Amino acid sequence: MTRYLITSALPYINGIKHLGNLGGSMLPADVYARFLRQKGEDVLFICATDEHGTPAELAALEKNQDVETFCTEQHEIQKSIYQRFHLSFDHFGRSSSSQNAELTQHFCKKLMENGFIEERTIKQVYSVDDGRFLPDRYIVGTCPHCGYEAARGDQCENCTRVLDPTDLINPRSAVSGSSNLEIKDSKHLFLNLPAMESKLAAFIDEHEAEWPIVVTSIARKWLKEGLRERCITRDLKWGISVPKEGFEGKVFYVWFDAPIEYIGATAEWAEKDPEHRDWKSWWYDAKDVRYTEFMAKDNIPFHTIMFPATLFASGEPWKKVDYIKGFNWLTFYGGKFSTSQKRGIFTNQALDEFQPDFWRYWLMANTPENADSSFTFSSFAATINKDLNDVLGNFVNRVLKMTASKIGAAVPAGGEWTAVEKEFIQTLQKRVTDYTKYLSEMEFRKALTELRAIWVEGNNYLTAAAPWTVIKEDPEKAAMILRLALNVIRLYAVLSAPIIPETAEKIQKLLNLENAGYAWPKADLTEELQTLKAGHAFNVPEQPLFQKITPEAVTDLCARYGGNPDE
Ligand code: B3M
Ligand code: ZN
Repeated sequence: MTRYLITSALPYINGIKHLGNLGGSMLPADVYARFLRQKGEDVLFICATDEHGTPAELAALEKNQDVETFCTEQHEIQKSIYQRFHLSFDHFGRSSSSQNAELTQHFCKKLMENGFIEERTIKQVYSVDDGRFLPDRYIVGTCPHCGYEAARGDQCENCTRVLDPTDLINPRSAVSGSSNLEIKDSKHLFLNLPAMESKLAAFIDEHEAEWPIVVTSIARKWLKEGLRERCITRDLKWGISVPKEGFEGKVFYVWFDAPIEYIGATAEWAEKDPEHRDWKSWWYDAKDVRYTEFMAKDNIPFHTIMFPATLFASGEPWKKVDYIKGFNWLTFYGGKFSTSQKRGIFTNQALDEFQPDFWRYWLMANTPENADSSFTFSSFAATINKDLNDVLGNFVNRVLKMTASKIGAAVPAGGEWTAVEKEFIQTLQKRVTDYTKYLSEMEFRKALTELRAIWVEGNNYLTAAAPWTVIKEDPEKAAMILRLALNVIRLYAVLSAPIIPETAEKIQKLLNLENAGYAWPKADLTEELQTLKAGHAFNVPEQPLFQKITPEAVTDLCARYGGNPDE
């Protein structure tokens, strides 16, 4: 039996994430994990906050907090937001954990032993007034090419030229603005990526046919440009200390320890429950594990090159990724989500506006799988009103209310299925087979199109079978139609559960099935659609399953979050 290991890229700790971060890794990973669990698979779904690096230090500074307190607080804030979105992590860890420190140091030692680490002295900018070394991007000055006055030491945002901090005219610290800067020598460790080039190329070759193009094309581009030695240490206080003499006061580069936290978080998971004692079996010599990673495209180089390089260079049988599901960008009205410019909607704000399933549904239906996709409030409202209200919600409300008012609040007996019912079930069966296939392949857009079509089939059947008319002449037949429709509602709860779990639960409660679970339907739906037997009581919904989003609400949302109601 295959076991499924799933990780989502680790959200960075410096602040609450926007919808794009949710939709481009954590949410699709959750949908996949939920689907596999419903199929009865053994799944481990891991995520964590990525807590090291300069941006975390600076965000803490801005809040007048020490960085540890800041990270602890921000971790809890992010964690509770993801819980409210029903992200079903088996563990949501922290890259600042002792487990990650131990593993990161272990990898470094192995890499040194195996000759993949080189020590070099480099020139670093030290800010006397800040009392710290400054990473390139925290040195600002005038661009020598275009004269832009706020160019960063790594790149000019205005003319996009790549820069060196020493190129800048009037360089100063982005932290304090001080121009009292010194260039100092500093010793660092470099990972010898060129030495692993052929191994990494073979690794990409092996997966070329299977992985999404956005993933392999980015990996190929890196390989083609030629790999360079990568500095894996930094002159910072906050981070994992480097286990080597002469490196006191230095820490690992955040991108070195962040992917290792996938393993670290699994070790943390083991601490929660003695039953997880065998956590390492998921990662070490794990031949029965299929490992899938979810991430947005900017993270791909680190997961196709850097992290595999670390694992290969250790010489130990650590699990390498089997499948990478990479995503393009979700934009906000075609542009970037931006905290500073107050453009876009953040995960906490999203939850304050609407129930999580509205967001989950829209994000999965419009996932930037093969190209970027753009969020607009009008598109959001249209999708929610049409698919969730008019199609799914309408079917559930209509069937429950009609049955209750015409027959009573229990599944009626009624006669045998006719050719019409058999044909409807055939159609559903074909669509459910496709839906299942798309979810297995993580083809989310296709999966959502299919799920919507499955809901539409229910409405079409009901309209054609017209139990409200039939009941006048043939109450037996009307009862049979409604019995089937009630079973279809149950099927919808199961099929929808990976995408809109809160709604699935509401439906199951209406059907008095709250502890029935969501076992994935078998290929033959005949039995599945006879689960609810005559006499099984249900509850009449007090209010519709969903509420529509009005045009006035769209205008109001646009005013508050930025956006154009006409787009
Ligand atoms: N934290 C993503 C980012 O901040 C980064 C992912 C790490 S995955 C190991 O852009
Ligand atoms: Zn410039």
